[in-house]
This record gives sequence, C-alpha cells and structure tokens, in this order.
Amino acid sequence: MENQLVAHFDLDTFFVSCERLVDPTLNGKAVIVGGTRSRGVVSTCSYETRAFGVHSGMPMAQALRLCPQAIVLKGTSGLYGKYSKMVTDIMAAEAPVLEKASIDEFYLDVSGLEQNFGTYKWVCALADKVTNETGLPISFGLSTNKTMAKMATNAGKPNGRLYIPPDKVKAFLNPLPVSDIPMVGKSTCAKLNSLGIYKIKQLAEMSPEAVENIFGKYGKSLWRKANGVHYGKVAPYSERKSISVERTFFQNTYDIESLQTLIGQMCEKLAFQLRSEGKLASCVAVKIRYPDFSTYSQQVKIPVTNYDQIFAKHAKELLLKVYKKNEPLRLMGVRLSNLVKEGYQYDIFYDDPKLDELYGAIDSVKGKFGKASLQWLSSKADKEAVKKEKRFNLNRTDVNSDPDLIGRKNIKGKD
Ligand code: DCP
Ligand code: MG
Repeated sequence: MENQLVAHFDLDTFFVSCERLVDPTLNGKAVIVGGTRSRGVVSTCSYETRAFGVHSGMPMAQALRLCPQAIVLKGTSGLYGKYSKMVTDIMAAEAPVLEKASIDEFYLDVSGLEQNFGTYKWVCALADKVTNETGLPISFGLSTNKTMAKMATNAGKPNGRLYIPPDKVKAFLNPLPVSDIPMVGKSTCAKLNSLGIYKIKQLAEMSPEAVENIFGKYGKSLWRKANGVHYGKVAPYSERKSISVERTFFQNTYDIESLQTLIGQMCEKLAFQLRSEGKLASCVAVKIRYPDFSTYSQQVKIPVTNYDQIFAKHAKELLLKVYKKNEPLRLMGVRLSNLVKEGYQYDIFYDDPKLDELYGAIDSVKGKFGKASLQWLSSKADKEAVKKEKRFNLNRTDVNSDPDLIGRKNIKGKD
C-alpha cells in the first residue's frame, strides 16, 4: 500500500457530452439532460448551465428558473451505455488493474508503472486516447489512493489532469471544505459544521477517537480520509452482474397458464429485490429445461427499469418463444442482467410519477407484511392459474441452483 498510485477517471458532463457528439450544435450552449415531467430532475447539465447554480438531482422546474435559456433534452436510450462501453474497452485494453465505479467513472491501479514509463505521462496518454477515439472529454486525478485520486479529479474538472504526489497530499487537503471528502454527505457535513468543523484541516487535527465517538465506526475511516489515508483496493472490473431465480418442479409440468403465472411471480420477486437494492436492469432472460435435461434460453434487451410488470411481460413473451416442445418442463428460471444503480438513466426513461408511487406503496406493504403479502393478478386466467399453482407440488430450488446456465446472484455485492 505504501507506494500505491491510483488514477481516477471521470468523463465530463457525460450525458451532455454524448448528446453533443450526436448534435454538435449543442456545443458551447447551456444544456440540461433530465426528466421533463412535473417531478422531473436534472440528470446532468453542461458547465454553461452549472454557472447558474444548476446541478444533478435538482428539480427541473428550479433549474429552469435559474437558467431559462437552457436547452432541455430528455435523454437518448442506449446512447450512454454505448459510449460507456467504448471507454471501458479502451481502458481495459491498456490498464493493469481497472475498476468501473459507475457509468462514466474508473479507477486504475498504476502502482507498478512509475519507474518504467513516468506514470503521469502514461495516464495523460490514456486520457488522450479516450478523447481521440470517442470524442468525449475526460478528467483524471492521480494520487496515493482511491479517495485522493477521486478528490483530485473533482478538483481539476473539467478537462482536469491533476497529480498529487505523497508529499503534497496534506497541502492539497487542508484548505478544502469537509464536504469535498467523497464519503461526506449532507448530514455528516451538517453535523461537522454544527461542531465548528468546516475545513478538512480541522477534521484531520482532531484525535481519531474523538471522530469515532461522534460518528461510530464510520468515524475512523472519515478521520483517515481527512489525513489522506484510504486502504480501499482497486477492485477489478466485472461486466457480469445479474440476479436470477429458478425452480425445479417436483412434478414436471406443461400447464402453460401456471407457468406464465409463475414466471410473473418470479419477475415480481426479482424486481422487488432490485428496488430494495436501488438497482435497475435492462436485460431479461428465461431458461427452461425438459425432463431429458435439454436446456434452452432466450433473452431480450429492454429499456432500463425495475418495474415488475415490464419484466413479467417480456419474460412471458420469452417463455412462449422458448417453450417449443409439447413436453412438460422440469425447470424454469428468469434472470435479470445489465444492472445499473438507480439515479442513472432511470430518471429520464421511466420518469413516471404514478408508477413510482405505486411501486413505492407496494414495497412498503411488502416491507411491513412480507414479500408474499401482495401479488399481481392481471387477468382471470392468472387468478385461476394462481389457484392451480397452489396445488402444484413444487420443489423450490430458489435462487441460483444452477449457476452455469442462469448466472450468479451477485446483486448483493457492492460496486
Ligand atoms: N447522472 C444521473 N443522475 C444523477 C447523477 C448523474 O442520471 N443524479 C448521470 C448523468 C451524468 C452521469 O450520470 O452525465 C455521470 O455522472 P457524473 O456525476 O460523473 O456527472 P457528469 O459526468 O455529468 O458531470 P461531471 O463533469 O461533474 O463528471
Ligand atoms: Mg462524470
């Protein structure tokens, strides 16, 4: 850890930059990407807009009061994922150890490079490569650990290229407000301010025990970060993120109505799990297995969502496509993949306050009375099928009994 060197990359005004590649007349203008309905929020905005105090997460109505001349775009489905993948591929081809932290953010462990190449030059060349090959502007910070590198990126944005060597860490941190430490949210900041602590220097000079007394366990790492210390490792990037559920039937079944109902329930279960983890998915897959163990699957890419009924609709269609033999089934499963964190594209593409309210209510009932307390009944046929389903003698294998085919349930892992 002692000689660790970490680079943090973050694309500048990512969604806006992608939109500008599609429509260069947006260059140099105040642009907002975000939800346009009554409860819509700003996903991101150009620096020309930020000059008026507009920022991500701000209600759109407020943003437009601050910057009425801004051009508002609803966002383009598929565009940001495409560019994110292009940048990821460039980084992955060059970087010794790469972690993708979000749709436009990457950590690279570049510890071993300094003697041979001059790490700063190497990181600059990588930033140039990204911009030359994709057209997207990017900033980076280079320093002794992940937190320091991220803070260097934030300090240098846009088009930032900031290197903070070990002997400059303290001088960099000391004058900054405590809110610049990435783990300090609104409530931690308010608490620190109420104690008269505004600058990182003040926090760094407190005893670690005192900070721990105020913030519990979290206090220790907060104090360390104020002193430029962070032990977090750059975790290698992994594309595969999915959650799945499947059942092996005790008695093989070919009752398609019951299977349709069951697949709807599986989607409901997975969607609830996604929502409780604050995630969304954009790929649905269905797998079936016949008694002779022959196994088939079909998948479809959909706009990112975490709504039960959207997954259920696609899963039911996939089941009809994949279930071709007139034979009973031994196993059926659903997998949701291409997971992203809530707060990204979601705000734009599924900006439906009514559905949000509905799912909020469903989740609070499920939270209080258990996951089985509510179920969708979309049709009479479904009601009948649910009755039959109760008579099914099912041997629940539940999540991931067959990881080779259905993928791993790794939603609980933090990115
Ligand atoms: N995003 C979003 N909702 C948020 C925050 C971000 O939809 N509340 C999306 C839009 C951003 C993208 O994620 O373009 C990346 O987020 P960043 O925080 O990196 O913000 P930007 O890249 O837009 O700007 P910056 O130049 O500050 O990195
Ligand atoms: Mg960014």
